[in-house]
Amino acid sequence: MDTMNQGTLVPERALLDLTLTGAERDELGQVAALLADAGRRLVDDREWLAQARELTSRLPLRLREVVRRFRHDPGDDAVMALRNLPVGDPGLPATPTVAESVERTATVPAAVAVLISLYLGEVVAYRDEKSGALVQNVVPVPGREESQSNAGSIPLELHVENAFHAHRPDFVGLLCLRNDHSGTAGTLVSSVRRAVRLLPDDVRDVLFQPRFVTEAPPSFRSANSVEGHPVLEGMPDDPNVRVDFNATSPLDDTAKAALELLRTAFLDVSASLVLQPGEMAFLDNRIAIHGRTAFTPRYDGRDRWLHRTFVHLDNRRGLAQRADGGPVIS
Ligand SMILES: O=C(O)CCC(=O)C(=O)O
Ligand SMILES: [Fe+2]
Repeated sequence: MDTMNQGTLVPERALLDLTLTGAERDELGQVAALLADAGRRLVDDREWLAQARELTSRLPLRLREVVRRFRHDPGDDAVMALRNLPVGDPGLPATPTVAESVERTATVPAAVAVLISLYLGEVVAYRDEKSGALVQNVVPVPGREESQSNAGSIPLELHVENAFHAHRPDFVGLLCLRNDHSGTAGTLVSSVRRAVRLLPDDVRDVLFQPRFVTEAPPSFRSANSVEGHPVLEGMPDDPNVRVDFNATSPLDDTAKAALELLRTAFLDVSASLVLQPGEMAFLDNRIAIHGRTAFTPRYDGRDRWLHRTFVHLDNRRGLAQRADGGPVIS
């Protein structure tokens, strides 16, 4: 994959990396424009969401094929990359600079992010994070440069999204509207399928035990009960991962050493996925972990700007915590 700067390229990547043709881009743009209705509609409106769900059947065929393939098996990297999506620059407004920024208006890029997410599964959000908006802006915020959140610009530690949460996303979608001025800021991605092969059996055994706790990130305002959990779960050779290297703490010294070895293994097999405008990555949040390289924001309206979405595979997941069975989890 051309934007994977480090790490190894495996043939299977090509199956999960799709560049739309001009005709496919127009096809998707037309469906998105219908949903946007010249910016007169709102993303978080339940009727809008229902219409978007229906319209996923009109997405370009090759796009539906790659999404279906990814859902069945996300490959060793657990990342799907989609390119040449209609995000419409020139014509984009200035990159937002405020904290907790979200996209409530059904713009074409917001519609594109939601349409693809809804073909993959069910779009969800968290009431206590960015006010439960389904499309969130990932932008650098003045004064937050050093924060371990997506508002920062120093390196962001590798993490599973909302690792502390029982109903964390199955997938995270990141659609690039603008990259940073140097065009080099990258989403750091790494996969437990690759990392686990580097770990001795005794280290794996410790990671499979409930000897770790994970706290809520700063972007979350709710308190949560902190219970011991394993970092690896499921199949010994193909586990799911639950870790945030900024928020997960070991409960004893052996667990601490194992966690450090896991972090090193993840870094050894990580790659920087440099998203350019019109490119969207989906990460399987059970297998892939992600972070971000450092960059220098200018706060001039042309800074890096991503739209983020969260996807669940099961619409009954966390139902008791979702008001009126809607997409927002409390
Ligand atoms: O900025 C990025 O590429 C990813 C930031 C991040 O971890 C997130 O928004 O969840
Ligand atoms: Fe993240």
